[in-house]
Amino acid sequence: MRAPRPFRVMLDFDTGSLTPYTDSFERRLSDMAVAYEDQDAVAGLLSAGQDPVIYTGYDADVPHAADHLPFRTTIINPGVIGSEFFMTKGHHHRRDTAEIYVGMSGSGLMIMQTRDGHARSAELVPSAAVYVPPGWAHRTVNVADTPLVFLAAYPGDAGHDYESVERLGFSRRVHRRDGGYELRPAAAPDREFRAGP
Ligand code: S6P
Ligand code: ZN
Repeated sequence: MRAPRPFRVMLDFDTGSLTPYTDSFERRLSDMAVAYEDQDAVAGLLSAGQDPVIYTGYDADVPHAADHLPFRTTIINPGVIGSEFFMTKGHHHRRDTAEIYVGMSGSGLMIMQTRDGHARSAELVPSAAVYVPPGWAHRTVNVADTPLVFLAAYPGDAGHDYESVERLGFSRRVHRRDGGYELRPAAAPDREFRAGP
């Protein structure tokens, strides 16, 4: 591996672009269909050939290795599936490591929970910094009708565990309600909505 040198990137707080970036990512509804509560709405959209981009992001050129601090922007588009707002898949870090989020534009909500059932939420707005302690799974939800843009930085050896979140779900869901949002207890773990036995 080349010896890392100090560098800087430029952030566009409105669009979330990070220049220069090394990798980018895109998640469509079909990449995370099981995450949404209203599986009839998911099936209706996908069978009609609609597969909206839920979120995108850009990675700075930082090694995913111990002692480093990778950082990336995420842009969650506005929208709902049924009445549930567009959101990230969410994950645990494989190694229980902390993370810091900084709101850049738009308005969102972070849903966080531990493996033993504690849950918290925090509003993510421009200039807010949200600390995710070790051991807390985290999902970010766009609760406005404009893109939600934020920066996140995490230890390079954190690793990402999406499977346990996909299997067990989050205990809180965020739905559109009266021009705002409502935080509801999840009806059942996401796995109940999977097709098949
Ligand atoms: C990484 C950090 C974020 C998310 C990004 C997309 O540890 O939590 O940068 O990767 O917001 O969410 P997800 O759940 O698809 O990784
Ligand atoms: Zn994370």
